[in-house]
Amino acid sequence: MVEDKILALIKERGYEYVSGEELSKSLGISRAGIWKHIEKLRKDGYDICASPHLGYKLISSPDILTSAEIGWKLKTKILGKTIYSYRCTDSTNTIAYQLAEKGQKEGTVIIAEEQKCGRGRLGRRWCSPPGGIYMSLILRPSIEPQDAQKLTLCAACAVADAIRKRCRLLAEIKWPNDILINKKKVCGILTEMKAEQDRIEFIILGIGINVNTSLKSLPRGATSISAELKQQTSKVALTQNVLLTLEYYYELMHTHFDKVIWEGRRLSSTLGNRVRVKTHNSILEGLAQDIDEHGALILRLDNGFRLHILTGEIERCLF
Ligand code: BT5
Repeated sequence: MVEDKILALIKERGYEYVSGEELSKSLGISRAGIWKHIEKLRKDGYDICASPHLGYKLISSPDILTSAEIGWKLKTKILGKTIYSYRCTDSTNTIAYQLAEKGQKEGTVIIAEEQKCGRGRLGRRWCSPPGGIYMSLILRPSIEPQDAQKLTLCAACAVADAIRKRCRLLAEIKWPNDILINKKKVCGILTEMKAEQDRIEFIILGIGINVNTSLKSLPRGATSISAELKQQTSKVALTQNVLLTLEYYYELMHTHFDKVIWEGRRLSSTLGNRVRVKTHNSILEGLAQDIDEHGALILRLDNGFRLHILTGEIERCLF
């Protein structure tokens, strides 16, 4: 897009002006054309100073989840090298799945400011009002289908880590796919997969984070980063941070998954507690003891048996 190219050129220059003539020559469009695109950028929230003699200078950028903003100085190698961004869409996971089926490459990010039909697990709804980050990644990991749960752990570690470092809030992983702050849900992760018997074709990793989201528009038991911090936080910077941290865990998953497990233990609010786990066909109670080499929860029952549970709903027992 021409606007993205203009932005790249004026961002590159920092606090100096770029002349209209230079922009016009670099992009092969008239100076009047450049002006029209600058006006469009201003409407999108960019504060651009225009001087008849000096040209254009960027004063500030809006906190919008566009490819130009997220991609600017993003230091990842694979994740987010291609970004599809939407103001509002049905579900980023649905778009990602369709693109992956058409062969879209690994690391592609689909991101939205708002979703109309955000999805949770088992057909549940993910409430996606403005203020949050709703993104899905296309991944093609070289792991067995039964190890897909490893990806959920990587994503959970990445989000919890990024929130801790960027926002200085004690984010914790509630196994398998929730991130909590002060026991309230701030993020949910949805991992969907297309696989043959022994080979994963792709995994769609969907991440929803309540960032500058008003509590009024969220369900009970949810929180947002701004509600906890009592101030707004940059969605663009947090997205970049999550992508960079996720890439770190994703690479680690292929070579040293034991290290991801260590991080999972460190960031967990589940392990060491007595829990009730609802799986698709039973409800079990016991001690959440550890995470195994597939990313499954090890539950120690009262009779001493250890069960390895790949996915389920956790509830903490108070006695
Ligand atoms: C999840 O499901 O937590 C996975 C959520 C994944 C959302 C992302 S956003 C980007 C991508 N595109 C999508 O369409 N989805 C993914 P689950 O564990 O089933 O939890 C769902 C439950 O969380 C709901 O039944 C509510 O109780 C609660 N919930 C819904 N919206 C919430 C929100 N915004 N914040 C906190 N809790 C919420």
